[in-house]
Amino acid sequence: EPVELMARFDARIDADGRIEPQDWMPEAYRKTLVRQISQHAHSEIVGMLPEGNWISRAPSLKRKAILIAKVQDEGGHGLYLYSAAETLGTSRDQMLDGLHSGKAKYSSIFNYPTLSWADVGVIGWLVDGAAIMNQVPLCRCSYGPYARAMVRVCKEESFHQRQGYEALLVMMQGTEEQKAMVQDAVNRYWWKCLAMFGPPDADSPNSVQGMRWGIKRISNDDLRQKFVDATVPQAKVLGVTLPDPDLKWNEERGHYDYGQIDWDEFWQTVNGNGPCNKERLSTRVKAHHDGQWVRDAALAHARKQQQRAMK
Ligand code: FAQ
Repeated sequence: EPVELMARFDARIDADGRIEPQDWMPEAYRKTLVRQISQHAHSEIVGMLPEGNWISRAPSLKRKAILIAKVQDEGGHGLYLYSAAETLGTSRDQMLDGLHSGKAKYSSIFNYPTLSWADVGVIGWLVDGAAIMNQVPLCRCSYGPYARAMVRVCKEESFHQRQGYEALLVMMQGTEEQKAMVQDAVNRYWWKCLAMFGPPDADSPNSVQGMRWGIKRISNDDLRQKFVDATVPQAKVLGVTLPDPDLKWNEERGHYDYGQIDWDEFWQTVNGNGPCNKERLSTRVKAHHDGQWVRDAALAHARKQQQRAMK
């Protein structure tokens, strides 16, 4: 029967149908989804840290309220995604163990520091902008729970992107110092954001199978190109320069050409040696330890409720 089950699975994928938790699926499909969804969930959770760093120093009550809401949204996305991965039979504890022991990956971008208030705006504009570009196609992913989770996540990321861009527009109408602060943040984040889409297609071991299974719909390089094309006009409106002398419109291709990404630096960061990897991980591990009593209390409460209901 495995042959028959496999044929049915392939037919569903070929017809662009959805796979649901109760459906039979090849182990490799299950494994690759857990890998990608847990990596995604961890990114949302660790991604709270760089911006969280600025909550207590936001320049106004309005900016503080917006930032708290945004960071809280990211936490919500992480929990959503852990739940989606749990439908594949991997517990949240298992995934968190993977993160805390340094085995599981999360997006490289969150291993860079947030040095000024402008970084918060740039993260909204460029990091959330890149995240949306990557995540909108995931709303059509073949695995139902992941695809459905992405719909809400993308709507919220869209708000995040706009709030970041708007904060930068305001700063760009401010003093020379404020404008310089925005330019400096763009200079530090631009190349790291291009690397968020993952290695070039030719060096991306998971791409072929991910595309075949309808998990990935658009390749790493194509998404990166779409991001560059969408962002250049936004940079013009904002009045900042993107730090790439090779960035120019290519009439023939109908796209912007761009320069070389530093992949050595990318892999260094992915493999644990970026500027903030150790700090990010130890902050998460400590938060998990510090929260143990909350989880214990919630479990004890649930147990009591259950006992009462059984009487
Ligand atoms: N960082 O073969 P591929 C956000 C790894 S959420 C670290 O191309 P794949 C929201 C990759 O895992 C941002 N590792 O892999 C927010 C694989 O290693 P593995 C996260 C990376 O899976 C905003 C290896 O390299 N979004 O930003 C990275 O087919 C603001 C080979 O790569 C998602 O995770 C990287 N940048 O494609 C929150 C979206 N790129 O697992 C707070 C879902 C690659 O074999 C503030 N994920 N690697 O050990 C995806 O779409 C895919 O997983 C890709 C990578 C496109 C990231």
